[in-house]
Amino acid sequence: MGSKGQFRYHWQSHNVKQSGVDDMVLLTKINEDAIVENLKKRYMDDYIFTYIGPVLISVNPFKQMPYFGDKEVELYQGAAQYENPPHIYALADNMYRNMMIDRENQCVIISGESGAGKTVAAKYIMSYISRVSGGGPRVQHVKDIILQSNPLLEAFGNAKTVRNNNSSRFGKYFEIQFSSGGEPDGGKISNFLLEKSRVVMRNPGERSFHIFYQLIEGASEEQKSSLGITSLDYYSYLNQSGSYKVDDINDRSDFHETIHAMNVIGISPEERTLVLQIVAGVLHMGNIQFKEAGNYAAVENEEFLAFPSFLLGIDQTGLKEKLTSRKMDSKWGGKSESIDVTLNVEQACYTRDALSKALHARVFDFLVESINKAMVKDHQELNIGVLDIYGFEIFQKNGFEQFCINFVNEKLQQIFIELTLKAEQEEYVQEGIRWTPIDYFNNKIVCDLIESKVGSVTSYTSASVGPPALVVLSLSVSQSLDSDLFSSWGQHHETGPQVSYDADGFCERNRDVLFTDLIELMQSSDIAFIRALFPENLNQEKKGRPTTAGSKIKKQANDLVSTLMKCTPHYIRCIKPNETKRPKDWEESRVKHQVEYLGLKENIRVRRAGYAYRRVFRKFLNR
Ligand code: AOV
Ligand code: MG
Repeated sequence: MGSKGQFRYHWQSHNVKQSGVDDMVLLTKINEDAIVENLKKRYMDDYIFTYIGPVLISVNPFKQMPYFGDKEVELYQGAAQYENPPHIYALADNMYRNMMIDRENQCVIISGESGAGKTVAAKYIMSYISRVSGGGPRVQHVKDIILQSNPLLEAFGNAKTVRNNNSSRFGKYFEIQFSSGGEPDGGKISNFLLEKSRVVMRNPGERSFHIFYQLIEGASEEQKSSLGITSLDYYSYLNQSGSYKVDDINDRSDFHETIHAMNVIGISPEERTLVLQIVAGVLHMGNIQFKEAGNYAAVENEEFLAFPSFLLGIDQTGLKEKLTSRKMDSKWGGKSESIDVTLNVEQACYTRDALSKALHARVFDFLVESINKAMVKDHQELNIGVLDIYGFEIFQKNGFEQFCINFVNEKLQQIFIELTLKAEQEEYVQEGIRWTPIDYFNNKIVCDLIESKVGSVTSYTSASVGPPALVVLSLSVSQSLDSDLFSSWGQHHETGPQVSYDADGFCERNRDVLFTDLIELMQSSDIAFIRALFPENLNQEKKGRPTTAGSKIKKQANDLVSTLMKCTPHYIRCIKPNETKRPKDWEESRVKHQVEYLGLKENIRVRRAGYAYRRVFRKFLNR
């Protein structure tokens, strides 16, 4: 259909021999080794894409491939899937055409572990759609915003981790909205739980969010003097993890890109200055240190209070007081009154860090909101959603953040299983077609377990070793956990990694409340922009228990699932071939492991046993 033969360009023609099979449904033997072998053959011949039916497998090449130019955009536009070598453009094109023809919303779920190439894939999809869809100046403006939102949110929400130099530390669902004629004329981003603890601490060798380094490297002399910017190692929040520079990142030029992106999105020069002022304010905040004075904390060097209070527009004495004491409600003789209690050094540091984290997270939310405002559209027609979340990760030390990140990944794996393995098989049975059931591991049990627990993490006291990662199942359990729930896990064999979570700080981070004192302090700022970041109404009687970070992510994950379930889903499964981040480096066991837990073998089996093409009668008839 719609083939444009005259534009055909064979980028594979330099290579006469076939590099494995394009679609692994065609493999002669279906086992993990054969899958790995096929992917390897193709990878070594520079083919990073392979299909399993409609599912796209993408192996991170760690180098720029030559087949993402205008020629390929032409080539894949309107072409049928098997006319050309597998490509992400084919998937993007298919989504776009499906949306137009079936008048149905589409979504693409991009999964894979940290550093596997999800964010890069998401950007290819967005740029392909922007290139093939038409539109006048207003549409062009929306396209610019869509594309510029990436560098902006990456500046404030991505960071170098051990796994990935540009690791997304937030999840995002980007809905590109279209007119009925197929022009992208609006959009909406939903973001998930930013790993804000990174502002104040992180693993050795990792960095905080890019923006902090960008500002220091890229600020003009004038900005430097007004913001008190010196060198990277001057800031306690940056010098603690001993990593400042990243090989393939130029913080200075990225800074200018960030500023440009703010312009495109319509953030005013005044607001932009204030955003940077807060970024600098957070850095300075981290330099406030405390000493023991009797049993209490006192600010070690009061000079360090000057910059943060100046940049945030708050009173210096007020800042000092709020960092070293806290208002507590006490009940005395039936009467409730509030008293000031002094904090010890540990509590003072915690309070300072809580304020810094809140400031960064609220600036991030402000940016997301600004982008959304710039793309807002009053009536919904059609849309394509692109889901790019933080990938599954295991570090030496895994905290509450990993717990949440891995939970969201389990949920996505669940969707994949539900829709491609479970529903697919059930349909054959329902339709009375002879079918030999194909066994697979359903991680629903993992999701259920975490969900039953995630809202109430506060009840974990001793170290909880636990919720397994995609398909994982052997674990040791601390007594404080529900042994009934865990006992059923033992029946599963161990096929995936085991993650140990460090319970230290779990409860604090889950509780995630910003003390009233700090909110009051920020509401006293003489900068309206900063006051607006803290809109809480403190006079309102507090009702019920505050929501925890855990229950928030649980709700977000479930809302996401229901959004996705309303769209026609597409899948990209990203694979990370090595830990060295080098091209052509293939670590067999790592790949095999991913092939296993992504369930590719089962995916091929189900696909192969079933019909290659199906369409419901109504759509078939319409077409
Ligand atoms: P991720 O999104 O899956 O990790 P990225 O998309 O950030 O991973 O990819 C990591 C790095 O791998 C990129 O910065 C590129 O250097 C390289 N890379 C990935 N895909 C390609 C490609 N198609 N072509 C060239 N280089 C690529 V995380 O956000 O950490 O879960 O949380
Ligand atoms: Mg990413």
